[in-house]
Amino acid sequence: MAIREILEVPDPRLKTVSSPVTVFDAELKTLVADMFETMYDAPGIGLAAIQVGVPSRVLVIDLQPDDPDAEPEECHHDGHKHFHQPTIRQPRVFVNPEILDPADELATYQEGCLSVPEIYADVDRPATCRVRYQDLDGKVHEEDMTGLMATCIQHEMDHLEGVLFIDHLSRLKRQMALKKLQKLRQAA
Ligand code: GNR
Ligand code: NI
Repeated sequence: MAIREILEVPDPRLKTVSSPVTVFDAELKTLVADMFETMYDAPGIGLAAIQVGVPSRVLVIDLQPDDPDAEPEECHHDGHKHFHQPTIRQPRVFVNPEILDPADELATYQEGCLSVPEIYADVDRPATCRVRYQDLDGKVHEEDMTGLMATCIQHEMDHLEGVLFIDHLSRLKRQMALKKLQKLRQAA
């Protein structure tokens, strides 16, 4: 397993339309394992393969990486002692996902994106949807999504079409967000 580099705007690869997965092999399983490691390290609640430079229709999501009530656990690395919250992981993998019957009703969440770091903005999306997807063995599933899961999977599916959450903002708000990111980078 390995942490992979996350592409950031304005990397043109983020605009790629990703291709369907046709082979469910060990390489796909390695990609997914690396995507989880990269997402948990970031940390984020979702990641699309294109964000690590792989133009395949693969998403990982875990809405619950941390249990805030759990006792901290001691661990050692880099020659130092660290305390970490134990994690209750709910890793989900979606291969070749499709959105079915999105609700007319919209929900607004303040979204962020690992490819647009430190920028947050409200985005309206269908409040619920059904998703058809394949698992790592190619088996087809369907599932109804609500709440943050519905929002997150639509955010991730946008990445498969080369779309970022800032593309849902007005041109003025998008330009303000990108300027703010430039400024943050200059300060760093
Ligand atoms: O970590 C993330 N948080 C988030 C918050 C609200 C709506 C969507 C997301 S996804 C994001 C990680 C990411 O960039 N996935 O593509
Ligand atoms: Ni994102």
